[in-house]
Amino acid sequence: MKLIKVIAPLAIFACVSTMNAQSAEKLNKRAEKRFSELDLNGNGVLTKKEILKSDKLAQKDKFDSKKSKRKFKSFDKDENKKVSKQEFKKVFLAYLKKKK
Ligand SMILES: [Ca+2]
Ligand SMILES: [Ca+2]
Repeated sequence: MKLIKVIAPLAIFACVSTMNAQSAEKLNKRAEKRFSELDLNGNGVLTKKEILKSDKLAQKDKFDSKKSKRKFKSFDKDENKKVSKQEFKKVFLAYLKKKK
């Protein structure tokens, strides 16, 4: 009987951790996809220009360049004027998690 007591929580834990791994993988894929959409010239980094351009396309007359510039700044954690995939993912995934 002792064995069951040990196994049951382990089984639950295993189940929960696979679920987390799956959704983390999904979120990661979403972030990757979004990044490649934003990376217009496909060089692996996002510039302010690229963010502004895609916002302009997506938001049309609601486009606010100040907002987009602020967005760019929030992505560019090390302030080198480029957003790497890692920087983008960090902010994007945090945003998705907050939304849930
Ligand atoms: Ca680029
Ligand atoms: Ca950067």
